[in-house]
Amino acid sequence: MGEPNYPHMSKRFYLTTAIDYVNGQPHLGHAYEKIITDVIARARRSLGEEVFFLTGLDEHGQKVEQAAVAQGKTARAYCDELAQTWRAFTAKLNLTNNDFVRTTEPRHREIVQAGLSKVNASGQVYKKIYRGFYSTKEETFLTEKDRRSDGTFDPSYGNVVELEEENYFFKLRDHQSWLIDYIEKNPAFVRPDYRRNEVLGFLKNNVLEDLCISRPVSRLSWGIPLPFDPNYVTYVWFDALVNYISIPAAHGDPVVRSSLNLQPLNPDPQLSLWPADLHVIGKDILKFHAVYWPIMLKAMGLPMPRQILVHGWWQKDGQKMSKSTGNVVDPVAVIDEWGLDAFRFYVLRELDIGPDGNWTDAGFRARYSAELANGLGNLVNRSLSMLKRYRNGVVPARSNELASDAGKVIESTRAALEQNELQAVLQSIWSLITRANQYVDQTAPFKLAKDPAQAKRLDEVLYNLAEICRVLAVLLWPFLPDTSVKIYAQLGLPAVPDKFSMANWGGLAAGQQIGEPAPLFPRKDA
Ligand code: ME8
Repeated sequence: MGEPNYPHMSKRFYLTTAIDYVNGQPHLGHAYEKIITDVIARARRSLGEEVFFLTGLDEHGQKVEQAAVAQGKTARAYCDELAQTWRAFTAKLNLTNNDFVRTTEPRHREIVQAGLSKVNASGQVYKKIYRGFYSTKEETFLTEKDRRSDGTFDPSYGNVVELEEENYFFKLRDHQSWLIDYIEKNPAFVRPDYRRNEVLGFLKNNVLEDLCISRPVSRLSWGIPLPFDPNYVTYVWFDALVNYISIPAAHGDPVVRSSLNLQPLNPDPQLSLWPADLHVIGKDILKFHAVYWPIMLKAMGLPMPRQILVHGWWQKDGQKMSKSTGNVVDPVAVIDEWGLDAFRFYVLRELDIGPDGNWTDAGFRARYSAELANGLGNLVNRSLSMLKRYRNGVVPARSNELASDAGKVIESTRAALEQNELQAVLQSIWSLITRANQYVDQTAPFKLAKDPAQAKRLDEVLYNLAEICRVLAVLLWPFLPDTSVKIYAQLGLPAVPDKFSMANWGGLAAGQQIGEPAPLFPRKDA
C-alpha cells in the first residue's frame, strides 16, 4: 500500500477529554474536564484554527459489567441506557464536541484490533502465567510491592483477590529509556511541570513491569476480543486509550490508517487529526497517558501527542466526593438552578488547571453575586439602560477613551488562551469589567445627563461603555457562550461573537440601534 496523499487536507487542532466510565451518573469532576476542553476548543476556533474536539465513553471492563449485573441488565443494555444520559449531559454543558465515541462501537473495535495486531506482529507481545493479586475496582494487577506496611492493600483498590492465570503481556520495559529521553527533550509534553516531574521521577526510580493486555473470556467477556486469540478480551485501558486514534481513523486520518495498514477511506470522510494536539485528563490517570500511551503509540509506529494537560480533582466541603455519603455536586441541579454559564464560570475561575479544588455552595454563591451579577451583569445592564434612556438606544459617534484598556486585555487574553491558562484569562477579563464599572462611577453619566452642556461628553461615555460590553462579549465567548450571545443581542447585533478578531476596538457603529437590556444574571437574594 502506497503512502496516502490527500493534498486538500490540513491538519486540525485535535483535542480530547478522558472518556468516562459508564458505571454511574456524571458528576462535577467529569463536567469540569469537559468544560475545560470545550473552552479550549472554542477559543482555538475563535482564534481561527480548525478544531476537532472528541469526548465519549469507556464502556468495557469488569467495573461496567459488574454495575450492569447489579442492576439485572446485560452489559450492552446497561451501556445503551446510560449512554443516553451521558450524551444528554454533553448537550447540557453546551459542549461543541465534533464526535462522541463509545468504545462498544464497531468503528472503535476495528482499530483496537488493528493496533493489537500490529504490536503483536512486531514481536512486542508475549504470553505468560501470572500469579498474584488483582483489583477489580482499579482493573489492575498488584504485586507484593503494592502492599502497605501492615500487609494490606490500599482501600482505593477495593476487594483484592488472589489469582493465577495465563495472559498476554506487552513489553514496556524495552521502551523505558526512550520515554525518559523523550519527556526530557519535550518539556511541554506533560503540563503542568510538577506533573511532568512526577512522571520522570516514576520512570527513573522504577523498572517498568510489562503490561498485561488481556483478560480471559472465562473471567470477563465484556471486552474486545484479541485478534490473535479469541479466548481473551482486551484489557480495558488498552482498549480505552485507543479511542484517541480510532476516531481519527474512522474519519479517514491518513497517519493512523497507513501506520495500521488500513486502506484509505474513499471518497470521504477524510480528516487529518493525528497527532493529537492536546489530551485533557485528570491527575489520577497520568501514568496511563504519560507512560503506557506513548509506548503503545511508539509500538504502533505513530507519532506522539503534543501535550497532556493534567487537571486536579475537586472535593466538596473539604471532603472527597462520594456517592455513598451523599457528598456530591450534581452539575445538572446546579445548572438548572443557576444557569449553565454560571456553572462554567465558577469551575474555571475558582480552580486553575493543575491543583486540586474545593467546591462550596457559599463560594459558588459569592462568585455568582460579586463577579457575575454585580460585576459583568451590572456593567452591561446599566451601560445599555443608560444608552436606551438618554439616547433612545442609538449608539453615538465612536470614542476611544477605553480603547487602550481594552487593547491590553485583548492581548493578554490572546496570550493566555494560547497557553491554555483559562483562569488567567478570566482574571484579565474581570480586570476590564472592574475598570469599566469604575469608569461609570468616575464619569457619572447620570449626572452628565442632567446638564445639556455635557451632551458630547455623555455621548463619549455611552459609546465607550457600549463598546466595552461588545468587546467583553467576544472575549467571553469561549467561556460563557450563552451570555456572550445575549450581550450581542442586547446590543442589537445579530451575529454570534465567535471570532476573536471581532474584539478589536470600534466594532460598534454609530447609529446602531440597540436591543432590549435585560439582567444577565438575576440576583438571588436568599
Ligand atoms: O478514568 N475532580 O474514567 P472516570 C476532577 N475511563 N476530575 C475528576 C474527578 C474529580 N473529583 N473524578 C474524576 C476513567 N475525574 C477512564 C478514562 S481515558 C482513555 C479513560 C476525572 O470516569 C478523571 O480524572 O473514572 C478522569 O480524567 C475523568 O474524570 C474520567 O474519570
